[in-house]
Amino acid sequence: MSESLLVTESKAKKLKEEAVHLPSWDLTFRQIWDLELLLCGAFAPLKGFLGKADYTGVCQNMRLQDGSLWPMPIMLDVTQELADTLTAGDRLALRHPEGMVLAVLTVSDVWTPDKEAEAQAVLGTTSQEHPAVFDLMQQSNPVYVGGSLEGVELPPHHTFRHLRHTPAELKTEFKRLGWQKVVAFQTRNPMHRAHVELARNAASQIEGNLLIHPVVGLTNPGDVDYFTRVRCYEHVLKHTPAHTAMVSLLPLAMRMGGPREALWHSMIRKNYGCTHFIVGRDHAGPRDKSGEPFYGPYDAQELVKEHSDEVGIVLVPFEEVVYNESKGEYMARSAVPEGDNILDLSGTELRRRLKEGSDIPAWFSYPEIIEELRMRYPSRSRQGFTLFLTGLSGSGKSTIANILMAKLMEVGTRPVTLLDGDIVRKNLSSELGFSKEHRDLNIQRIGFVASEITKNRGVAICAPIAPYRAVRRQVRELIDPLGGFVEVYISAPVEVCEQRDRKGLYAKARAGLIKGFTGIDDPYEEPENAEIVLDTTTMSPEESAAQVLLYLENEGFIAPEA
Ligand code: PPS
Repeated sequence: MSESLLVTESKAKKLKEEAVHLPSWDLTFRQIWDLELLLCGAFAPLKGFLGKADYTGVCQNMRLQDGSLWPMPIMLDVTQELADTLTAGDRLALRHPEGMVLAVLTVSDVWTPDKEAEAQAVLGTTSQEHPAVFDLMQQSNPVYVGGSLEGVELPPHHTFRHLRHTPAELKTEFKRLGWQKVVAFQTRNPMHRAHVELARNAASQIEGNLLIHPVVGLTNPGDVDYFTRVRCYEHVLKHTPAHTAMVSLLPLAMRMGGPREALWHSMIRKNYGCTHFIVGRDHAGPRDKSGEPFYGPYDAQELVKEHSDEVGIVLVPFEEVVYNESKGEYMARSAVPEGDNILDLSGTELRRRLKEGSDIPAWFSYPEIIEELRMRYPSRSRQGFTLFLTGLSGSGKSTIANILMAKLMEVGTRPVTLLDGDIVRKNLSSELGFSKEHRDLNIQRIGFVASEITKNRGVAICAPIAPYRAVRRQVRELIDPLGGFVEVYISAPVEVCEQRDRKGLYAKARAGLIKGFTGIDDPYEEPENAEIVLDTTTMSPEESAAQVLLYLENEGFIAPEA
């Protein structure tokens, strides 16, 4: 039986006509991924975005109101403005950002959640170093709207269409292939030899077939983009025996929620027709700034195992697989005989080697995959980067930014764009004021432009005040995967900036002629993780710029041969 929430074609036509007269919500990126999996039945038994009672049950004990298991809140978060117009029984058109109606929601509840309590219950932490906590606290909207869905159409995809299947399509495909036992391998990384070894072992252990089921929705910030990854998975298929494995893309927005996430993943795989599910070490487990994991390495396996009968999918637990150099083969770490030599290459080391263009050994990965990664991660001297200068008005940002622009143009290897605070406010953000909302929007715009420049291998020098930490982090996460991101804190105490007062703005702020002036009656949150801190009370602008150039050279962004 299909669990799809999509209506018939004629009903869809009627819903589109009805939607013309309904209030509308433009779905956020996360919501589009969630909606797709709701509509296609991958989130069965859910029939829509969670209502309040289901939400409370899911947070507290992973149960919906009717007692069925569900570990992850799937929420439609909206603005207060829209929420104020909605009550139970109303109908709301849910639109793709390009304008198409994807579904109509019949509202059951509208409420303001306690997000901190949600984070603690679901993710086991309120630390905003956890990506999903950060998203929940800083990026998602304040009010939840629950209700059932009638699906008009699935969000469109233009990439890798030959690798996309709904649960019903995948089940049909398994039948067509005669696959009775199928073990799913969840991944958000390119697959190297250890992963392939692990997945193939799992398939042969159950005497079944392998589904490589990578997530191509949202994954952990900083992960390899899915275009590159999917090309890698296609290469991997050539290294598995013919007709034994396939790849299908899963448009899921991950929460990196460790054990609950793993259980959720197993339920999704069951809905796609898999009989077995591999859970290895640290499944969907993020780390904090100091590299400490948020969850125990095998917590996820335990939770999946506890519920596997109820879910109806068999857990295939796997411990870490390592390369035994003495034997010339991969094996479980615990199976390595004493005295044998283990070879290991951490993610950090791999990134370092890619960055420097140095050797990546054949025991670690397949040549085609290494080539894909080298294409995606050219050495730093060929990448674009953003210099993001932040600091109080009068701290010296613009002067240093201008010197840097001149020097980098002299180097001449990349086009350079200066996005100075004052200048941006005359064009890109000319209609914005200085409320927190407008300042954040201003920085998001600067971040967007800088991300495009960085992606296209240029240099963006940004020099806004950017007083808020959270939006600076958003910009970092946007740009990081596309090239270099270097945060430079231009540090000078407000008293010194006030004394300099080149534009006379501090005097005006003191006289009450400008309200909400940063450092006087508006906050500035100092950076905690800036790559460079420049104290402009002790260094001249030229010395400060020289420090930045040295950093760029040390990190390989400007190199002699570039
Ligand atoms: S923000 O907070 O990042 O959006 O600010 P930014 O776009 O960099 O704009 C800062 C410039 O605008 C002038 N200005 C003010 N700054 C701070 N607070 C208030 N209320 C304000 N009103 C006007 C000021 O000249 C800033 O330029 P810089 O180069 O920082 O001195």
